Amino acid sequence: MRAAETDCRKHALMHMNRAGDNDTPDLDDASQADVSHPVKSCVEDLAIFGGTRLFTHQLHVGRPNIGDRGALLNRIQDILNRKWLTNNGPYLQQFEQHICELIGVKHCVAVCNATIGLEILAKAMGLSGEVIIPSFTFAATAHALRWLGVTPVFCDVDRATHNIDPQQAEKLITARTSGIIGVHLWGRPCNVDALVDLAQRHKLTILFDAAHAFACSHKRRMIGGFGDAEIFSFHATKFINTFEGGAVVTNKDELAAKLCLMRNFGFTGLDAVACLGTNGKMNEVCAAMGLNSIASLDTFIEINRRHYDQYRRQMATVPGISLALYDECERNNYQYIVLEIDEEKAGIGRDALEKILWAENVLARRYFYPGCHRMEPYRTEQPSASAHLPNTQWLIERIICLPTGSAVTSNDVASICALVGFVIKNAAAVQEQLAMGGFPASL
Ligand code: T4K
Repeated sequence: MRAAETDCRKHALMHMNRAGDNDTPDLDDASQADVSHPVKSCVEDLAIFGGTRLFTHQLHVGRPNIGDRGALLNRIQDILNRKWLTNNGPYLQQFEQHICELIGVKHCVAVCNATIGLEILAKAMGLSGEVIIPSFTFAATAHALRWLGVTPVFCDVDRATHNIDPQQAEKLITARTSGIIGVHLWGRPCNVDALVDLAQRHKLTILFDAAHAFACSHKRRMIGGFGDAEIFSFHATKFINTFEGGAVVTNKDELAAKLCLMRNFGFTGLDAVACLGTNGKMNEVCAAMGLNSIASLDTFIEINRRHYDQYRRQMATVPGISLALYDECERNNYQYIVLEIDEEKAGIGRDALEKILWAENVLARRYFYPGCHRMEPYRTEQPSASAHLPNTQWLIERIICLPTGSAVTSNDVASICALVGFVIKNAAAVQEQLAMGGFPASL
């Protein structure tokens, strides 16, 4: 969705000092935001052709946010003193409570990671046969199903929103279909209403993989309360992290009770097991990190937003580049900076640009290349899936994600934008050099 600028946008840039990579980072002074950097004076200066790297250190797409290190260490001391390390400890309960309040949902079942959370959820909902999911997602969405012996049926996405296409999803429903999982890719909500309606009409389970969408809203309601249940990821690379972790959120009492049992081997008492279960528990240190992250949530979002705004401004005039926009009428976490490269207009393709960026220590990512349908075991099991996934195929050749988060400064963003601008401005000469020398084998 290319969201238009609206009056809803209330953006207050905070003027704070810069801090190190490891502690709660403050925001750069706004005046530095669009500093024009002398990046390269000629094509030969590009690191891919032997020039000096633009950055001496590697810039990752999703370097972890740490938050208040002192507060975290105090909590860890507390855990050690109490000698209660896992199994529904006090920090876990606080963390779950905080999420329920933030999201406005009845139940939160925190788990050791979102993938296991998806597996437990799929099992608890009794998913079987086939489940429709987008192919344009992280492998975990498909793997969690296939791990349980359920076949993921890959659906195409909308080119503008990057999210699952409900019309095609309906065409993929068969007698074996038991559910649909929508993914809120990049934190931008998928077409929730159409998917819920579709699921209701066909009596299917409807779940949402909200791994990217913590603290985001849809139609002014927080993501987490839609469908039968939704799942968040708190992996280290997510803007709110618990080192590793995730949570299933739902308004359904019975489902929540089942999920709690299933994440703890099905135990209902010391010697009593009521159902099949696994070990999906989140430990106390992870929960403490989660509480720490949530305490800095506004700061982290502000940093992401500030980078997003800067990328948007500075990339606006670069031909062939479009930034995936967030709907300013909603709450967003702005944790992904997603560019679409139009090779014809940019004069250079996404893959060549990626290699040029990596040579400069900008570790841009081709999320979610090559699409789940082209990964094993699906490539072998469903060899003709590509035929009905034209938009997925189109997007996976064009998308690249750029560094953001608290480990990146506005000067870094300015340099990355200037670098991309330089490469595209000199695309013909860059292509010529590439054709002469090819890429160094190390890249
Ligand atoms: N559904 C969706 C739609 C998802 O995107 C994901 C996960 C899931 C489900 C499953 O959630 P979890 O089971 O993971 O909770 C990352 C994450 O590993 C993965 O969680 C995430 N999606 C995906 C979008 O991104 P990669 O391929 O980027 O690689 P990774 O994790 O090695 O790290 C990315 C960069 O961050 C690295 O280049 C280095 C840096 N890094 C990483 C770690 C772990 C650090 O600086 N520090 C760190 O501790 O997968």
